[in-house]
Amino acid sequence: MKLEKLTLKGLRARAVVTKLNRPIVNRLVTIEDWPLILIDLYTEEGVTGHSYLQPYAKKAMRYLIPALNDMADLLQGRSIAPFEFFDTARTSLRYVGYSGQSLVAVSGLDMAAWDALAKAAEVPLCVLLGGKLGPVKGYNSNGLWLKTPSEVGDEAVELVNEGAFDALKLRLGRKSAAEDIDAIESARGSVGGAVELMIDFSQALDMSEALRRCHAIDDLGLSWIEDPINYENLDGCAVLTENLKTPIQIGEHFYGPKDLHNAIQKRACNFVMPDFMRIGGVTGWLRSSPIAAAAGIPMSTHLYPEVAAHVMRVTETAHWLEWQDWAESILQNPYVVRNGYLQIPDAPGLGLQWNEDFVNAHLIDL
Ligand code: SMN
Ligand code: MG
Repeated sequence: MKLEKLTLKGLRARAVVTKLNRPIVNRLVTIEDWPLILIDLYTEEGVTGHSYLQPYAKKAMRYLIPALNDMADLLQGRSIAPFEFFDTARTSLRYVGYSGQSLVAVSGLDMAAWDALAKAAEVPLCVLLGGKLGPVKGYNSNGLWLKTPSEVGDEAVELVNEGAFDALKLRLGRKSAAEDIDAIESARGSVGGAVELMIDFSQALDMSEALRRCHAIDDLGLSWIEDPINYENLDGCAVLTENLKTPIQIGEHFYGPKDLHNAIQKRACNFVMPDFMRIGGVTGWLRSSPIAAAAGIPMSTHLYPEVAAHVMRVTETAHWLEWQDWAESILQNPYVVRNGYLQIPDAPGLGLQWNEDFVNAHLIDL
């Protein structure tokens, strides 16, 4: 099929809420119900692009779905060209604001547009992007929320066994640093020294606490310390980056490539890990990864493992893919993990197919 003949016909966005197998419990939030927006991007030629968004808060779906529909109305009848769609959709919301929920909606549209284009080309997305099919190294981020140290030890073994992973992420931010250190030692004791441990404070700390707590864990052989403080405090992140031996990881709240550029300019981190719904989907990633590469910064992914796997195949400083199964229930063929590597299916586009029985049983009215 000729790609330039692919024409946008319309969009359907459905709201679903699922239960997380292991609820998210950090110092800032507890999330048991996981909202998902399923996006179908229809073309005149019969190819349908699929993507999903995970907006954390159920109520966010009430403004994201109308925004997605508005963007589809705006672009209806145009050839599917993700970079052009991205700029047009984003510009249409300039006076609403480029960041925040505007960019989340643009990201959802963008991922579906790339899927449609790769499907029309009859190749996996990573191949359309100029890469090759292959496995992608991931760490298991499914759990290890703020539980007791002995629960953390047991769960760490379960998580390694979910895909023969050799890296896990633990969440910290308990009442005392001693309790956090007990949790790290419990995980280390149960999975051994060969498994890498990343930790995530989920922005729980103020600057004085962050300085104390990060120094207290600086000699524990951790692979990175993620989001110790509020994501907006890049100056504070720069102080921590300067003063700690363990790499500082930030980025799940970068809204677009300029945020990533700004953080790198400010030396606010050693590593970056954009989230696909905030960085701007595949287009936002493709515009961000050369910036990270030029600065020599390793780049990891946040959520959306299926999209992440494809772009990591063409990312110069590809580091770790964050793996979760949080959206698996809506998929007919979830990606498989083998020996800690996510396997990209040899299927057109992202290879996503909805599990319609599950989806229909979990649709909600907004
Ligand atoms: C996280 C992800 C999704 C919701 C809450 C917290 C966490 C991570 O920061 O990096 O996995
Ligand atoms: Mg995080």
